[in-house]
Parts: sequence; C-alpha cells; structure tokens
Amino acid sequence: MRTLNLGILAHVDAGKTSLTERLLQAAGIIDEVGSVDAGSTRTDSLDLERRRGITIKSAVVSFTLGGTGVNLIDTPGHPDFIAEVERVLNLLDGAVLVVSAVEGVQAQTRVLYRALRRLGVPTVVFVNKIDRAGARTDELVRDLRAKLDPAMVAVDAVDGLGTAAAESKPRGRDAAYTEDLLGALLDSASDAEAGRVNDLLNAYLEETTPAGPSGMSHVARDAALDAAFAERVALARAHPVHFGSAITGAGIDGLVAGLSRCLPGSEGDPAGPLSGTVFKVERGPAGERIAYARLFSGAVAVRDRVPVGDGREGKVTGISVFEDGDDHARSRAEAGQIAKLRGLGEVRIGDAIGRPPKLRTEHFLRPALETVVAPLRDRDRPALHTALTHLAEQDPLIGLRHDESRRELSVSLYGEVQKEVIGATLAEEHGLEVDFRESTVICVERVTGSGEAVEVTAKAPNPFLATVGLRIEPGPGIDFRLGVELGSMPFAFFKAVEETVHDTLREGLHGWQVEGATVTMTRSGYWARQSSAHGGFDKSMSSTAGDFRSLVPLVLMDALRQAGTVVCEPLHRFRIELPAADLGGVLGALAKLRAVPEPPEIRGSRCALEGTIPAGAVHGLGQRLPGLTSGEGVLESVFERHEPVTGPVPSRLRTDANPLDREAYLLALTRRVTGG
Ligand SMILES: Nc1nc2c(ncn2[C@@H]2O[C@H](COP(=O)(O)OP(=O)(O)OP(=O)(O)O)[C@@H](O)[C@H]2O)c(=O)[nH]1
Ligand SMILES: [Mg+2]
Repeated sequence: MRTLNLGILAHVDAGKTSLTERLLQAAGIIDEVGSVDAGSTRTDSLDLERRRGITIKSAVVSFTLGGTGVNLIDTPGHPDFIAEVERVLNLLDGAVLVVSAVEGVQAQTRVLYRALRRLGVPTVVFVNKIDRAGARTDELVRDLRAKLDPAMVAVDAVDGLGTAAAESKPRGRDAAYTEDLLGALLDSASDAEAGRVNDLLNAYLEETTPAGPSGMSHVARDAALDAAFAERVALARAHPVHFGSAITGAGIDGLVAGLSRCLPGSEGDPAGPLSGTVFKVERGPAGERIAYARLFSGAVAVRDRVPVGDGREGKVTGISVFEDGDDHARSRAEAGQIAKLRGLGEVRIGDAIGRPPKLRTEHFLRPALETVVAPLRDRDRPALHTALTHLAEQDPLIGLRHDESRRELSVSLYGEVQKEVIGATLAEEHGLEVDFRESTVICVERVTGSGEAVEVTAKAPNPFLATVGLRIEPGPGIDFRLGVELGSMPFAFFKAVEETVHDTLREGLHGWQVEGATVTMTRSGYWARQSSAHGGFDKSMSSTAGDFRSLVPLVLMDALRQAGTVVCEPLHRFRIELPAADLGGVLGALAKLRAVPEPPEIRGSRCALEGTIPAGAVHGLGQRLPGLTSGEGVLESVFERHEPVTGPVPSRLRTDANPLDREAYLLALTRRVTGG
C-alpha cells in the first residue's frame, strides 16, 4: 500500500490540531470532533498540552485516503518547540501549511515554508479560520505569493467570509482561475517544461476551440491543465491554496480531495535493505524506551536484531504501526510506514535503524538561551542530574551542562514556555521540584585571526606520548583538515584528534561554542607500540588514542589564544503590530532593550514596526508590550543572525578541567584517571 506521511505545520495557534481532528472525522476515524479548548483532541494528548491548549510534542495519527495510508503528524507551532518540527521534516512525503485567514503569513510561517521548500516537500496551503471576523481571501493570497512563493493558486471560493456561516467550495472553471493556474505553471516551469506549458497556453489562446488546430477539446484542455498543476504540486514547485474552518468544518472535504489529487505519497521497497530513522522517543509504563521510526526501505519483524545508530544493536521486542486512527500491534513493519519499536535499549532521537538513510536535513537554529536548574531540596541533586540526563538523551538539544566546581546544572532553551514544560516534566515524571534561574543568552565565538601551536612527544611541557601541531584560522562552519600525510600515523589517532578538535571548540576563549574556523593538523607523531621485557604492552612507551585526546585541547587552545575570537550574541528580527497611538511608548521601550527599529509602517489607526533586537531582550519585550498597548500589541520574532556584542563581553568559562588553564586541566585529567 502507498503511504503518505503528511505533516501539519504552522505558526502557533493557526489551527493545526483542530484541523487534524477534522481530517480524522472526515476519514471516519472519529465521530465527534475534539476541541483544543476543551482539551479533548486526539493529538494534544499530554496533560500539559491539554491544560495549556498548545501542542508541545509532535503526534502521529492515521487514516486511509483512497488506497493510500496516511500518517498525519501534528506538529507544535510555538517557536520554543521548533526542534520537534525539525525532527519530522525529513520524514514527510507532503505537508499542509496552515495559515490563519485573519493573522495571515506570520514569522513562523515563513521559517517553515522556507524549510519545506529547501527540502522539496510537496506542500498544500490551508487558510483556516474563514469564519472569524477579519478573515481575508484575495489579499491573503497576494500576501502568500509575495512573502512565500509566487506559484500559489487559490483553488476554493468563499461565501459568507468572516461569519460562522462561511462556506468554501472549489472554484468554478472561469477565465480568472485558468489564468491563475497558467500563471503558476509559468512561474514554476523549468526550461525543459516551458515547451509543454506553452502548448497549454496556446490551446487556451486558440479561438477555434472546442477543437482547434491543437486538436484539444475544452474538457481535455482543462484536464491537461489540472494534471499539469497537480504534477507541479507533487514536485513541490507550486501550491494549491484551500480555504476553510477547522471549527465549522467548512472546506474540509475540498482539502481532503486536494490531498489525494496532489500528494501521491511514497512506496518504499520492503524487500530492500532495512533503513529507517528515529524521530521520537517515548517512555513506556515501565520506563522502557519506545522509538518512533519512519522506515524508508526494508522491513523489520519482532525478534529481529537491528543495527541502531552508529555501532549499537538492539533486539526488537514489539512493533506497532499506525493504522485506522490508532497504533496496532503487528509482527512486522515495512518501508513507507511509521512504526513504534520496543526493545531497542538506549535508542535516541536521530538514530538510524539499519542503514543510515540519506536524509535531506534541515537544521533550524540551536537554542539561544540557557538557564541553571536547581533542585528545591539539595538532596535531590543526584536525582535531578539523572532526570535531566534522561531528558537530554531523548532531546539532544537540551544540551545539559554540568559545571562540577560550581555544582551547577544548566540546560539550553528556545524560550520561557519550554522552561515551564521542563519544570512540569520533572515534577510529573520524576517527582522533582526545581527552580530555574533567569535565562541567559547563548553566545558564540567567531575566530578573528590565525594561530598555530605544536607540542612534541615527551618534550616538556608535554606530558603525553603524542606530537600534535594545529593551526586555526577563520573559515565557514567548522572544518578539520590534514596538513600531514595520512600514512604518518595510525588512522585511529587521526580520528581521535579530529573528534577532540570538535569537542574542544565547544568552549572557546570565553567559554562559548567556536564557530567559523578551519583547523589544520600541521604536525603529527607517535611512539609505536612497545612491549616490555615480559612481552606485555608497555603504556609508558607507546602512544594511545588517549594521549592524543588529552593533548589536543592544550595545543588547540594555545593556537586559539593567538588567533583570538570575538563573542557574538543572537539577534532576532521582530515585528510588532500595534495601535499607532502607542508608538511613542513602544519605541521608548525598544531603545532601552537595545532594539533597532526601522521606520514604522502606519496604516490608519494601526501600525507595524520591524527591526532587530538582542534575543535576550525578546522575552522582556513580550512582557512589557501588553501594558504599553492596552493588550493590543502583537509581537513576533525569529532569529536573524549573530552579531558581536557591544559592551561587556559575557563569559561562561568553566572553572574546572579548562584547557586554557594548563594546571587545572592536567589536575582534572589525573583526578579522572585515578577516580579521585
Ligand atoms: N474561529 C476559529 N477558531 C479556530 C479555528 N481553528 C482553530 N481555532 C481556534 O484557535 C485556537 C488554536 O487552535 P489549535 O488547533 O490548538 O492550533 P494549533 O495550530 O494546533 O496550535 P499549536 O499546536 O499550539 O501551535 C483554538 O482556540 C481553536 O479553537 C477556526 O477555523 N475558526
Ligand atoms: Mg496544536
């Protein structure tokens, strides 16, 4: 059976979860449509989601459409949970991008659409909330075209816009619709396709129809145009725009028909080699991990031993697949499907199952904030460490940091709502009460010059049996290169050097991740494996990978000190919609928060302000805005770039095991070896 793994994506509150309910009802899976506001939907199933009325974790539900099995993935729209969206993007065969008919294209809409386009995911747009006062149609489509993609075509017409009785039905075949479709084909045609589009265009221009020189009847001509558009949609180069309301149910049938027309889904090869990827990990009743995996090729059966991640293996003890609304226990799952796999032990999000699939990954921004988490009761400290380690295994972006000398645990965050979610998870799942310190911004360090350092085997002050020379200079990303012969050392030693370079650069001269650096290994050397008089391996005379791992941080930090770095803070682009009368007060607040606004755009009594603001000030602005605008101001912000900090340079240097301080570093290494 063909499978369509379909993501529902949108800015927060656009109506993804409500739409998911409607689609389940249309497919006959549920009789009663659940409500987000009453906490009764299928996909917002966590207590916290129901209490807060927002989606926090992606959730899968399924139904059948024509002969295709659809796995629908409802994603969170709140930017604090963007990582959840990132993880599902590369499993998708198609997406519905939901846009509110009132709010229109919002910050996250753009971020998500850009990601879908880069990954080539066929995307249908659903303009929701046509029942709400202020809903727009034509103007909104113009906005979609201008801000997202010119190849967007409204395929529905709306009656009674902005009222509870609003209805949506497929547009009739008139000149305007034809023109829109042809326009989208022209906008999105590659050179190879241009000829075919021209033939179609000519067929419409012929005066002598129904059967002019092209021999095409009206009906055949329209069918050819529809087919060409559907094909373009399936290639992710054009997008139909549906209209409706997830609350009243208007336009849902049209959307369902559009999905089966334009999103063909995929059919993997069940006989091929096993290949899949884990995008979600859940804990079962006994605390065991349950992995959600999308299978791209091959099949997996209960009791199979399968490769997991790099180099681990697990025995599958239970499988369920999503079918007819729920997950059902099965003895086997195959290509195309999403399966819940039990028994895979230490499985983590992002692990490959079997052969690593070739994924088109899309990385959104890493978290920009971090905060220290402290237990209310000091004796809970070890339990908190364990609980956070569990969370970090499931969600690597939590980026747990442990500063032993300060006895501090800190986690990375996208925002304040995520803090609440972590707090609630610790309380509900681990019985731990915690306090979060005020969030601080996560900066990065950019390399500004170049520097080089060398330490030679057993030559003071080098206590290790390894020779390492490293040069560091500015470059895009983080790149490790060999300036020495690959044959000059065992490969395992090079590997150890490369890995340690990456690890070391997580904390630069001021303790921040180093970005934009090319590191070249300029010297290498080792002592070959020596045996003692008794024939055993003599550690005191033979180099090991451990010698390289220990030495690289010292050499690299030396080189980095010469090169120098500049600390950069994350900067967001903000947009505020507010009453024009409140502009003065808001501008004053922005100045205090180090924001740089552009000239305001005034439209009657409303106005819009855009500009940049340090990420660390966004939360404060969000808190002040209601007071400054009598609750009328709406703030949106997304990361834009990193900028060198002005004023005092923030530092988060560790006090323990810091290779910038040679003595402290060597002492910590000795302690680790002796277990002291
Ligand atoms: N009037 C109206 N309200 C709607 C419609 N769709 C959703 N809503 C309301 O909008 C709010 C958000 O709906 P959700 O379905 O939770 O939106 P979401 O996109 O899933 O939100 P997140 O998952 O938190 O990003 C709820 O209060 C819904 O009742 C609609 O078509 N019309
Ligand atoms: Mg939701």
